[in-house]
This record gives sequence, C-alpha cells and structure tokens, in this order.
Amino acid sequence: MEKSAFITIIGRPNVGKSTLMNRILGQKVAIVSDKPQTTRTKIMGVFTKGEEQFVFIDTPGFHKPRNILDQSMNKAVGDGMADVDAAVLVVEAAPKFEMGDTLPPAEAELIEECKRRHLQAVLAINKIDLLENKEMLLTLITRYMSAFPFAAVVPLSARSGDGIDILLEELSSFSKPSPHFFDDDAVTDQPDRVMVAELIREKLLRSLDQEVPHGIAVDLERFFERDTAEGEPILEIEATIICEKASHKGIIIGKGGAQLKKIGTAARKDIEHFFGMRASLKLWVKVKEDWRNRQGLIHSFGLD
Ligand SMILES: Nc1nc2c(ncn2[C@@H]2O[C@H](COP(=O)(O)OP(=O)(O)OP(=O)(O)O)[C@@H](O)[C@H]2O)c(=O)[nH]1
Ligand SMILES: [Mg+2]
Repeated sequence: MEKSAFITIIGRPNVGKSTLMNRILGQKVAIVSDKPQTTRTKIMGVFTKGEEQFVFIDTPGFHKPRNILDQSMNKAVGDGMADVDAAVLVVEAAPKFEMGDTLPPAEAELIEECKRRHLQAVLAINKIDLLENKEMLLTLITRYMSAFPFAAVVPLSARSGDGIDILLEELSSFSKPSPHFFDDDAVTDQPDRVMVAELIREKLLRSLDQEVPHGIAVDLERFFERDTAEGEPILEIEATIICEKASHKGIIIGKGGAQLKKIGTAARKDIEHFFGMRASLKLWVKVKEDWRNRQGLIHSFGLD
C-alpha cells in the first residue's frame, strides 16, 4: 500500500538544512553555501522509496528580520510548517554560541511554533563530523528534550551521510497510507528557470564576502534551448545580477572582469551538469539600491 509523509525542515540559518535535503534526495535541489540565509524561499524535495513517498520542504533559516526580504523569508518558514505531518528541527552539534540554560531565540521560537501548530518534530543534530567533545551532544539533547517532546533525536552528518538512514527510519513513523502526491521519479517543484538563477546565485555566495552576497538577486532574462550550426543542442542563458551598491558591483565584476568570469564559468559548469547538456551563459550586473526593502522588486525576483 502506498504511503506518504510531508516533512518540513526548519532551523536557524547555516545549520545544514539544504545540505540535508540534498543528501536525502541524492542530488542538488537547494543551493548550499557557508553564508547564512542562503535559502530564500521554501523548496520542495520529493524522495520516493518503494511504497513510501516523503515530500520535504526546505525552508529559509529562521532569523531576526532586518528588511522586507527577511520578513518574507521568515514567513516562508511558517508557510512551510502548514499542513505537514512533522518537522525536522536541524541544529548544529557544535553550535558557534554558548549553550545557556535556555534555548537561543531562533530555536525557542521554532519550537513554540511547533507547539502552536500541534506539530510533531524530530531533532536532527547535524555536523557531528565536526564534534570533538561528545559530552556536548548529551548537553544539547537534555536541553532540547526538556523544551519539547521530540519524537526522536538523530545525530547525523548531512555532509558525510552518517545517520541519514536512521533519520529516514524515524520519519517513516509519520507516513500515512495515501496515494503518492507526486510521480515516483519527481525530485522537486522548482522550475528550471529558478534552478538556473539559484545555481548562479550559489556561485556568487561562495565567491563573495561580507555584506555583498546578502544583497544579491539573480534575474533570468533569457533561457532557451537551440541547436548549434553542428546540430548540437545548447542552452542559451542571459541573466542579470542585481546588487545594492555601486561598490558591490565593482567587487562582483572584479579587476578586468576576472571575478565575474570566474563566477560565470563555475555556474555554467554546474548548469551543464544539472541539465546534462552544453550551456552558454551571459551575465550582467545592475545596481538597485535597497531592493530588499522594495516589495515590488522582491516580488519580481520571485522572493515572496
Ligand atoms: N562539516 C559539516 N558541514 C556541513 C554539514 N552540513 C552542512 N554543512 C555546511 O554548512 C554550511 C551551510 O549549509 P546549508 O545547507 O546551506 O545550510 P542551511 O541551513 O540550508 O542554511 P540557510 O539556507 O542559510 O538557512 C555549508 O557550508 C555546508 O557545507 C555537515 O554535516 N558537516
Ligand atoms: Mg538552506
């Protein structure tokens, strides 16, 4: 009999939510970087194994909002928690902050939200590959279990894959008899255009520092397939990188255009790998001051 479960993946920024979903799916659907607030919208990932289908919802990292974009990202977290069967709260095995008697605000608020919604949750303690002090794990588990009756606690490493099978076993308890909602070979609901823009943004996040990457959006102007003179199919892509300041534009382009070229090459390779065909990628850079506080622009970039 077919079974399904809708599972939302929540947590503060940078804890490895997207890495975890990609690891389960066995392919990159959500972009990943070492910068917080990499994911900006909720992203669906479908994993079907035999009779069982999991529909995961990767969400933006929950954080204190500083602009309208942040607010819409936090809203996406709430939306991602609606109508699901369970949540996976992802935390780090070795958090970068001191673990006090009370939970930090992001986790405390997410747990409150689970309570409000009567949502069951599993605690995924990620990045155990970085854990030196095993006692820390015990402290974390005690602290979290006293805040919420987690259905299970699973230490894991999304990067190495350790513990992923155990997490899936635990999540099985939430699946209910129901026909599958998606084709068994479906992986995501993200349109190809969005995937392309995201792969470009990922390279920007990975290449740039400080405040520059947070103020970036990628607007896909053209995206189509054509045949070359030799009859080989090729993807033609033109995209504009939006940034917030003229100084940022200079950084993105780099000396003699070197930075932009590097970003373009890396993005093109990834796009070719994703679609399994050749691609040509042209990039432009434009400044739109304070776009993260302009609802119209946020909307036009598909971020609300
Ligand atoms: N060492 C180690 N690093 C990891 C692991 N999982 C994720 N990371 C790294 O943690 C960073 C953040 O990963 P993401 O998957 O983008 O984190 P996220 O929670 O989706 O972040 P936001 O989208 O910003 O909320 C990246 O540099 C990952 O490579 C892990 O198991 N071990
Ligand atoms: Mg993410």
